[in-house]
Amino acid sequence: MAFDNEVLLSLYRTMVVIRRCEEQLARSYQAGAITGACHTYIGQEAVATGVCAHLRVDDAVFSTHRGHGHALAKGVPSRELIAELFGRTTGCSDGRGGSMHLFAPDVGMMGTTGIVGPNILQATGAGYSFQLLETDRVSVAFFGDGGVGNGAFHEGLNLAAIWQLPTLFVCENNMYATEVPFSYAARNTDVASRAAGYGMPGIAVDGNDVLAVAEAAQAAISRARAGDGPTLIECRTYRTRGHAEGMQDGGYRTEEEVNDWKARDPIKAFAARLLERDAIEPQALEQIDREVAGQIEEAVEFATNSPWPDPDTVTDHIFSEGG
Ligand SMILES: Cc1ncc(C[n+]2csc(CCOP(=O)(O)OP(=O)(O)O)c2C)c(N)n1
Ligand SMILES: [Mg+2]
Repeated sequence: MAFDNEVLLSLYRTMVVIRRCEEQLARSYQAGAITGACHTYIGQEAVATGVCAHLRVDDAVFSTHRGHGHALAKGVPSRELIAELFGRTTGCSDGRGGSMHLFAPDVGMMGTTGIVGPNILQATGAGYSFQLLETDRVSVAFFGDGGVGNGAFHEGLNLAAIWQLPTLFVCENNMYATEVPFSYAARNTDVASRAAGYGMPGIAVDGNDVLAVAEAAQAAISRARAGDGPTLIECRTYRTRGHAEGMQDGGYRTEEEVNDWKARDPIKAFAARLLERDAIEPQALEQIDREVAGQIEEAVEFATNSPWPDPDTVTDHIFSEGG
């Protein structure tokens, strides 16, 4: 597939924004600036980046507990993500949600969630509403290998298939659900093959290859917009940090395995491919690296200097105040 240089550099930038943001959030967590949960997306950046590259602002993304990358790739500014995890009023959920309640409907980010599975159904429901409204909007559910064994997977995919809903089911198979290997949780670990059971196309791609993800997503999104129904995309990838910040990361996977996957870093691999193209100079990537570093530094300063919610407003948005 031919992506022009501008698109290629924007894919690179998005992945770098996610990586630097996550590294910063990990440091901020260790420094005590984040009190809620924080599951980083380090190692999986190519998935959110490749899928969201083809989405419009009015398309809807439903994400998971590991959702910072999805939020950033869908258009939530890094300063609003960081401020949210810092619990400040300038966060995308006014500082009331934290990492697992990131909402920004204005850019189609319809939420991260701490409950594994139901976002598959929410995306299916959004697909149904887009179909009823006769729009060409699409919905996307991102979920992990852990979501595949949840009943919502079966219900969502079945409904989307019989009604030919404009929905993408994007499984980020990083081989573990917390500390449980997918090979223990499923006899058939080939997630893409399950699509056949629902009568929809299923494709497995290297989830560390942003172009492979982007290509699969582009085809699936075009099909969905044209009214030709849903697609299951399995992105095979790996998280190179622990399940969540503050958790130890040993005993269930080997250091060797982690190092093997670190060597397949999606950002370094993409940078190497870009530099093979004559038209892209190392300076172009260095400039993006510098700009993103500055952006993240500014975002932390913005979050740190932002106000906390007023304690008197603690019950706002919880109880209906309607008559
Ligand atoms: C319904 C439900 N069951 C269990 C949990 C506890 N839990 C939180 S994250 C997680 C693992 C999820 O693994 P996966 O879906 O593969 O995503 P990953 O963490 O690998 O990105 C589990 C079991 C939960 N949050 N919700
Ligand atoms: Mg997983």
